[in-house]
Amino acid sequence: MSVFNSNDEEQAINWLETLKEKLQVAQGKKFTFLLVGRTGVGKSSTVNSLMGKTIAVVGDYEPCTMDIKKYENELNGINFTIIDTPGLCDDLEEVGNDYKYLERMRSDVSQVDSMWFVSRLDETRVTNDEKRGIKLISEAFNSKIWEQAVIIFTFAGAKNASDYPIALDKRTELIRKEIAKYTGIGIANNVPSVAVDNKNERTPDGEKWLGELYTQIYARISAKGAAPFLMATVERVKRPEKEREVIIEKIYEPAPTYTPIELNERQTAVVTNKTAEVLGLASAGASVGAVIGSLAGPVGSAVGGAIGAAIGFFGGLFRW
Ligand SMILES: Nc1nc2c(ncn2[C@@H]2O[C@H](COP(=O)(O)OP(=O)(O)OP(=O)(O)O)[C@@H](O)[C@H]2O)c(=O)[nH]1
Ligand SMILES: [Mg+2]
Repeated sequence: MSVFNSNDEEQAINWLETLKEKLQVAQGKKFTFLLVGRTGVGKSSTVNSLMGKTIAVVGDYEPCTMDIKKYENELNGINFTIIDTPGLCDDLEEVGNDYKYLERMRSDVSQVDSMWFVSRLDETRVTNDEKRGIKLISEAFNSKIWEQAVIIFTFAGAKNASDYPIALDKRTELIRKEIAKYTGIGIANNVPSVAVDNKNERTPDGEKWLGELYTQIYARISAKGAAPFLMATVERVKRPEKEREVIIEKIYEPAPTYTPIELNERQTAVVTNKTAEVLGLASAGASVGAVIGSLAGPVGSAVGGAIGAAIGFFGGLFRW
């Protein structure tokens, strides 16, 4: 460690100490996902893919009434809640209960950090039930909830490589148009979309989709939910190979049963900027940044747990 200028080293240690304190505060917080979409579109499967394990989102309910289901979960010491909305986007016999549903939604759901509007990519239009779901969500909450939203298209593998980009654009446009009825086009056109296939590692364009799903969700998650979400998942996140430092690789090599979340350069930049923003981290100059980069691994491993992993990951981004 003596190879560094001692003043740089002191600043780096302070920076990492601040990061640790902010993460400790965030560890006591939780985050909430709200799932919206028709029965069988792959909501539960997508949660499992993102979180890397089977998460409680499967109930024995019959989708014959509109309901709100809350599932409490824990990952890496972080508590989080998945709120499922069975029936909300389904064409049910028994309609007309929208008012009661809205009331329940408003009283039962106090916080949403990330909202997922899930639809199959191989459908061609926005169905009436989806339209109703979009309307009810917009009415139950402030239309600002769409600022935390991501449109997730599942079953991407059902499209062939040439139809895929057109389908993705077209379906995104149609859903945004529907959202815009309640939010105006400003908010609606900013809702990102991402295509996934829970039975395939890659989308038809040949890209691995998990890193993009992670990045979009993280980019949109509320400021309050971001750090807990990062800590719950960071052990699976991998930056581009050539940037990784040997020391971090050794300490944080995830267990082989994990599906890694591989980020490319652009996705890494999005994750870095969002983290700096939500944690209010000051940017460090190049020489201090270099020390942060090399100390993050050892400091993170000394701290251990979800906080240590987040320090190792995030501190390790400062290497230039
Ligand atoms: N090929 C393919 N199958 C999928 C995909 N996502 C989910 N499935 C399958 O579709 C079925 C329904 O998936 P779920 O994840 O249970 O869907 P859901 O939206 O949670 O359904 P409900 O909770 O019943 O409303 C399961 O058999 C999944 O294995 C996908 O992206 N591609
Ligand atoms: Mg489900």
